[in-house]
Amino acid sequence: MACKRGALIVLEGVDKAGKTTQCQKLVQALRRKGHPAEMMRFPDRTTTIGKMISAYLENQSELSDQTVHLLFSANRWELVPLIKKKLEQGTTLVVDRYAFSGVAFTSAKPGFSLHWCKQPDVGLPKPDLVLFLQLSPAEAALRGHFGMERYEKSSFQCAVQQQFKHLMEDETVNWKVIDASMNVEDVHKDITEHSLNAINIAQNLPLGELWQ
Ligand code: Z5A
Repeated sequence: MACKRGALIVLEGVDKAGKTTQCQKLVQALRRKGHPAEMMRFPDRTTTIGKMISAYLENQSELSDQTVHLLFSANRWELVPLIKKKLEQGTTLVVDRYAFSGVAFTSAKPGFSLHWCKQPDVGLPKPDLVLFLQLSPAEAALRGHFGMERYEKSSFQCAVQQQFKHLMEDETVNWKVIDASMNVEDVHKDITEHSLNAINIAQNLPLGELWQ
């Protein structure tokens, strides 16, 4: 008997919303409940493309906005064969940022439309669930100072938040907004509930293609 496929679950949100914390907790909780699960993150800084992105984010290199946008997308495409293989094997993937971050961050820069920014990611494996961790810039600031990376400035993060709002108007994507201002355990409970539901539904459906 063919095994049921795993679900593709993405966590998105602005800086310090708690994405990494929640991805790790979700993977552990799913495994405890008997669901094979693994975490992935974008950018994946371990690949050759990921290293170029990392140098750019750390202000160690300069790239045009168009170039870095395409590199972020290429970094996802290079992992598509692995993503598909894991899902087919029945492993649920919990992904820390995906194409939505790609579009929100570039389209927050002057002169970039949502439409242009989406094109390189059209056709990527479509997430079964996108959890958007909602946190205001003021609440994020209470979680500590921004780091030294290129996009870690509150005015830019506000512009990014605005672009995420536009992306969430797209009803072809299964968005769930999570109140990320709650304590870690309450956020986790909410996320786990939505994820278990998505795993149940996804196992009987073919994997979709994003923005097709
Ligand atoms: N980027 C892009 O431009 N294009 C793309 O296509 C992609 C990304 C994929 C690097 O991302 C940058 O790349 C990012 C977007 C851009 N730039 N920015 N900004 P990254 O993934 O390497 O790093 P990050 O996403 O910036 O991490 P983060 O946002 O700073 O953190 P987080 O994962 O959302 O949060 P966290 O690490 O889990 O928690 C942050 C702190 O808050 C930590 O001290 C926790 O203990 C605390 N925390 C977490 N949850 C809570 C709750 N519930 N209450 C209180 N405190 C909490």
